Amino acid sequence: MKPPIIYGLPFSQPVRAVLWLLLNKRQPFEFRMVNPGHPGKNGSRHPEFLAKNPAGTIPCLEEAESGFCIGEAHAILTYLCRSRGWNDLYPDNAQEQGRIDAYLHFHHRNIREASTMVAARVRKDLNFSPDMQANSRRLFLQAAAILDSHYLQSSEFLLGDSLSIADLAACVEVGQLSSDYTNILDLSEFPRLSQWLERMKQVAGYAEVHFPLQEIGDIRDEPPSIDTLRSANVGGLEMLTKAVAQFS
Ligand SMILES: N[C@@H](CCC(=O)N[C@@H](CS)C(=O)NCC(=O)O)C(=O)O
Repeated sequence: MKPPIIYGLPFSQPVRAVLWLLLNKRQPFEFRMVNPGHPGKNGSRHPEFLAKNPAGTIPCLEEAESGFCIGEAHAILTYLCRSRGWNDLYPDNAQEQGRIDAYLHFHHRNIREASTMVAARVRKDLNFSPDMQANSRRLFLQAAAILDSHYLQSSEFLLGDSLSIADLAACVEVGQLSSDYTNILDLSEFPRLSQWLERMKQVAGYAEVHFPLQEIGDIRDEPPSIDTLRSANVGGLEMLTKAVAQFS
């Protein structure tokens, strides 16, 4: 079976969740850079890309052999696990899958709001209103409290004592806010969530998918320059290329 093609940008959170799964499984893949929101060639709103993912968003997966394409990070995560038999991260059991799926659906408009807080600093051109930013912060904090007090109440990972794709999806969003990276939010009021973030650092593939954030650094008070963003994505691509070369 030929390696799948992943379209995206290394800095994008949902792209990083998909890349993390592939890296974790040491699955070779081809990565093609796509500029999110752009209508030009290599943009996610170009007709060629829209034919693969009508939503016009990254990530998108294409099976090199059959040409089968899907968008939506969480659909890609579950598809990869089902099609490759990665039952450790997405068990082959209706109830366990149901619990993971429930988190993955909950994630949108909740934990995913972390990215609105980041985008408001990175994409000043998009003019996120103060109301919108305050609403994202409120939704994120509410969801973080749910992870801290329910999901992680008595287990090491979100859905029990073993890692699942829900942890990968959540960590790429929550982790970016911490003082290790953008430093946008103090997460110390969530002790279990903070311990879980530390635990996630041990998961294979963590370093590679967090490289762009490391490059961008603290943006709490100052947005990153265009050059910093570019080098974060270019460096991220180099890191992925090196990692995949070791798998083949
Ligand atoms: N629900 C989608 C969201 C993906 C998404 O928002 N991707 C952003 C980049 S992080 C994007 O492609 N934005 C471009 C646009 O909306 O035009 C998923 O989880 O895959």
